Amino acid sequence: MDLKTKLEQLFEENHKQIGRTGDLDELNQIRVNLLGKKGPITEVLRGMKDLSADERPKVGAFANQIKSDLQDAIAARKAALEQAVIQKKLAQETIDVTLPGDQVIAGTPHILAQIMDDVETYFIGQGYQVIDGPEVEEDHYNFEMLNIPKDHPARDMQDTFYLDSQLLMRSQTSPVQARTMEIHDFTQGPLKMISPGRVYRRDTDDATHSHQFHQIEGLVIDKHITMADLKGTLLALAQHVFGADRQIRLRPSFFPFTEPSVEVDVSCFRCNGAGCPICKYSGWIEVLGAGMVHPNVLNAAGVDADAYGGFAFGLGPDRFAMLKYGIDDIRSFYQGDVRFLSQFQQEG
Ligand code: 2U9
Repeated sequence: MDLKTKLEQLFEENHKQIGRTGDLDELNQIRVNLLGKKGPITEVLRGMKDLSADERPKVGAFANQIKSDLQDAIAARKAALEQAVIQKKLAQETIDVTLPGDQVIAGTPHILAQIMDDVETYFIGQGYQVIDGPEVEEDHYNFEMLNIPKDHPARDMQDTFYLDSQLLMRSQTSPVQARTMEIHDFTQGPLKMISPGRVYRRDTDDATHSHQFHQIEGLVIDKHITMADLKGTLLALAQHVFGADRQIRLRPSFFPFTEPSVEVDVSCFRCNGAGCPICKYSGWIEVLGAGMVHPNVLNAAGVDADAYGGFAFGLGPDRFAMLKYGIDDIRSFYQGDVRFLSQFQQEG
């Protein structure tokens, strides 16, 4: 077979094979075998030395043309295969923008956190400081400084979680006020503070009792503070929390740390005083305890009770939430049941 025919045959066979291959690796292998130093084209070119001087340039030109055509065919096939790979990948990664999106389930602060945030923000607006304190507290700050004598029932092992003879889980947030009064510099101005937080009592949990719950207590100490200041403060708070039409009434009570002490009722936010099951047909709902700070408490904190006086109050966010939303079991706040908690989506 002459060289030209051989070249034509080479072209035919390989051109077909290049067109048939669907794999880039295989195509590369064809290229190496065909055009490499030990490949058939090189072998043909080597055989040209036996040709006549007349034929050699013609066959040489033909061989180069065949080689170039095969190279072009390989390059074209390579581009087509690469394009196919890209197309396949694009098809796999196609995003159907008409599909419905995944539902985003937005959380919401715990209902107690919402109530506490609201009361805190309200008092910050009235110029109060919000002060935190330890939940593991000394007997001295939890009881002694608050005029709660050694024989008071609250100090009974039955009522308070003692950790040792001096340390306990605070049963109220008042020790935060006691600590703050001790360090406050009254020559620089009055003390106006609230102390929100968790408190602990040795109660058996039931629908209306929890061994841990929350309090927000307030304290204002200055010269010339009167019970009228207390009453105005509590009326404004009650109207902020329970509605602008609310009224309050004070009833005499007793707390060791205040004298006089009062219990505070708010006019019923459901029936506006007419009588309904919420207010047990009395028109009033008890929401707070308060009073004028006892001189013994001022003196214990090193504040001159002859020159300074003040008022204090305490409220239970758990009770506020139960009243506001008609919740009848305090344990609901602490069980972490999302079906219960998700009902209280934060407004705004
Ligand atoms: C200092 C002086 C006085 C805080 C007060 C109350 C009245 C009160 C209860 C309401 C419901 C607690 O959440 S509750 O269980 N609190 O009735 N608390 S006066 O008086 C203080 C506190 C600190 C130094």
